[in-house]
Amino acid sequence: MASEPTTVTITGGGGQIGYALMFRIAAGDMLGPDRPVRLRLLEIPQGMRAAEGAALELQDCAFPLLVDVDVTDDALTAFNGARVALLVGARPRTAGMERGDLLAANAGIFGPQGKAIGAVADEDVRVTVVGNPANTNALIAAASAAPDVPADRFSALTRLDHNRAVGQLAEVLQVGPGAIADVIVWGNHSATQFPDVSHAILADGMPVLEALADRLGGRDAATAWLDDVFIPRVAKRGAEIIEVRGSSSVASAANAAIDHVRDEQLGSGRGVTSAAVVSRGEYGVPEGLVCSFPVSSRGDGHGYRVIEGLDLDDRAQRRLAASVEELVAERDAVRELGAL
Ligand code: NAX
Repeated sequence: MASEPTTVTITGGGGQIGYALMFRIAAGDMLGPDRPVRLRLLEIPQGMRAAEGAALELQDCAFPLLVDVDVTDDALTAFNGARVALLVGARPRTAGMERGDLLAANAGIFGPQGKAIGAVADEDVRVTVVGNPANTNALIAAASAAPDVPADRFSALTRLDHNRAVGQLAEVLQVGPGAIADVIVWGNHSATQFPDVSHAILADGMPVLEALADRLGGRDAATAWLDDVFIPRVAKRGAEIIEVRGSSSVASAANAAIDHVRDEQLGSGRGVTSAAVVSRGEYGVPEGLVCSFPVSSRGDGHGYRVIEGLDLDDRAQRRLAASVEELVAERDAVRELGAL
């Protein structure tokens, strides 16, 4: 067992996703069975009791990898020495709230947290933003952590969308999710996202598009299913879960966040996965936007790299452009608020 514990900070530690995350992290699901962890839970004063209660439960699990748990409402304490930070706590949209109000409220959270990360986190910190609007919150946090932390240490979660896409394909193709590789989610973690199967393959090497055509009665039927059923269902899956379950996605979101950080830290293996990372202009996405791309990680400490050179047909380019347009509008709105 490595002797030095890794400090993992979770914001919103008193909330639902925070609760689902911490037990799995403490069990070694995120950083592996050899890395002891120290958990730091950041909350606002109203959320402290819930986070403290969760910390009592963590103690009761007696996880061998869990060195200790701190609960705090002070960002500088929470991020001190953090090597992995999961920014989950965010201001939800409430009735009557305009988009601009939502962006402003979250800028007021992610700006100061980015600043605190820049001031006290480990120099190799990796930050994953889960709280919505995740891409733009990551942009704000990265801008606020500069110049102490390079922007490419920040990413936002689109792995849940990716996993949802794989789950839908597995169902229609009647294969296990593990048999499907190279699905890509492009763009914003919002209804404009583009789950793309044009590069996806099955374990036997068969393109997913061909398998869909076989299953659904031809290429046109497969395209119609993708446009009319698959893409909207993946993009609106969060709303479907709320409708059926009566509550938002929690365990699946925590699971995706663990997949995201585990692959970033330990390597993503063969093929591609999806994560929203800071654009360097890949695929024509304006530099600096936090956009979901096809990515991979070698687990060598350099984090996710965008996989370049994939073909996008006209239809795919239009979908990516629409999502990027939304990201640009969000960036411009927070710029106007002075948050960038
Ligand atoms: P909850 O409302 O259960 O928990 C949020 C917690 O954050 C609360 O305990 C609250 O007190 C705390 N909090 C608020 N402001 C804070 C601050 N400034 N510092 C520290 N803590 C703060 O929400 P939950 O269901 O856990 O969802 C958390 C976020 O994840 C939401 O923004 C949600 O929209 C987002 N999601 C993102 C997903 C993604 O794929 N990127 C999917 C799932 C989820 O919808």
